[in-house]
Amino acid sequence: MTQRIGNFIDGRWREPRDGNRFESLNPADTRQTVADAPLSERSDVDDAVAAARSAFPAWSRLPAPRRAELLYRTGELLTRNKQRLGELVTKEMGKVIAEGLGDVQEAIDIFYYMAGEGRRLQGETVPSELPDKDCKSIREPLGVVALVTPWNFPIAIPAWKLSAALVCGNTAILKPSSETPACAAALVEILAAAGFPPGVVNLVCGPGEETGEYLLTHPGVNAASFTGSCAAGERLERRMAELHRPLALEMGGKNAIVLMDDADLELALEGVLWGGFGTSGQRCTAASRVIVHERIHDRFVEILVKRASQLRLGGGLDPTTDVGPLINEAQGRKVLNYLRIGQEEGARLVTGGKRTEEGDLAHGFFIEPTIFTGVTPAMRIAREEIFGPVVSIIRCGSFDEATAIVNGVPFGLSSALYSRDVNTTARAEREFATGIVYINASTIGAEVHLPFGGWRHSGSGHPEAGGRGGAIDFFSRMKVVYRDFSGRLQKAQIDK
Ligand code: UN1
Repeated sequence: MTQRIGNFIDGRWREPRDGNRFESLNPADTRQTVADAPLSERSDVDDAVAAARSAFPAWSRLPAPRRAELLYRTGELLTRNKQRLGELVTKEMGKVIAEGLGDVQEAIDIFYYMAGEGRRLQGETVPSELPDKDCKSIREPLGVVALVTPWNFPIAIPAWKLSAALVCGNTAILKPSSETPACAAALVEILAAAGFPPGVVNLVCGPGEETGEYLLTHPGVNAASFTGSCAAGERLERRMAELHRPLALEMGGKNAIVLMDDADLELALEGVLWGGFGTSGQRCTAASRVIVHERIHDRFVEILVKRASQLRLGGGLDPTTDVGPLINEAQGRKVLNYLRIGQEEGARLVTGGKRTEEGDLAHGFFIEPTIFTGVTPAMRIAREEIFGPVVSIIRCGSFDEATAIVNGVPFGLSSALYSRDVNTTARAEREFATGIVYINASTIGAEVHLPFGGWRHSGSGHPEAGGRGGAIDFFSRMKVVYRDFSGRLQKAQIDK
């Protein structure tokens, strides 16, 4: 049954002023409409910004541990609703149910974790160089923050951003991907039930290029956080620089797994299957390049191809499904285009390589888990983000060569090394130039209490999640207070 959702502005569910709506579909079966959502106009965004502005003074002055209690309550309500929300993620986004539940678990984890941050939010107290004077730094919120989120983690990523923004004392407006408005509405419904005051959390739905950009660049917004495509992210970077507005960006990846000749091949095999084909390759952290030492190359390709060709495509609610659909036709076509490009560039397609339209699968965009061998680092399929179930195998002769390939792309989100040699693992840790490095584990599966962020073109250097050093640093700003109780003019740097 189609769920009719509204915008959430100033504590109330509202129809868009112009009455326009759009639908989100079940990617596994596009005959099914999941939600009917508001196509917001500028005036709806204006209303949300006004609500967030008027809620800000009281919310930002509420002691952080009190704000944190509402985050904790959100964690509890998410836990209670985990199954229902996980199924909604699978229905609206397509990932298999175990991952749909994982998406919700990530939101639970971050709300509990950020609730703890409410009792930290540390600054520093340090001695002054002058007598009878003290100095401290304190964290203050930025104001109204605009959060624009993607469809691939439709509960977890909004939760990363909202939890950190709210505990720091900001008020927020969430604009979710138009592929997944029902997931965002379900999360906001839980925040409302947890007791966040009206205007503290707002939701506006609508297309990214209109509603999203209008919101992010709105004069009433103080900071922006965006996760999505590189093209949109880079355009925003320029706009935000003109507006002098803080922007946290998470964009693409071209993550690599390196297998040295002393790797545990069975372990690496599981890691490559999980990183390459989990979420149908639609994670920023997906393992789309596998760099294999020449001594184990043929043996590894053989076992990998065998297992990849056995993966079952299907709807995500079916517990026997390994790989779900692509989010929509446009993404599916983009992936198919890369499959053509890879072959034209001279890579060898060893398994998969086409869309499946057997039986019920004809109503979604399902692409077979695909592996290319004979890929060279210069090929487009080895450099550009595909965001589908496609793995490119690149042969290497040494650790140094592998490292150069890992680091030789514009992206720098995640990387992984499989080796049993402690020295090699230490070198990977130091030399892989990515925001996240995994040793003997796949490129996916970041935990919420550590910063999540890409280097170079993968991000803006303001990581998501984590506490200090992570999202707390972006969603708060430092104020330094010097208090002089000497009763006389004291001059720093001059009086000795
Ligand atoms: C993303 O792909 O955008 O580490 C986020 C992971 C997840 C988050 C991925 N915890 O793969």
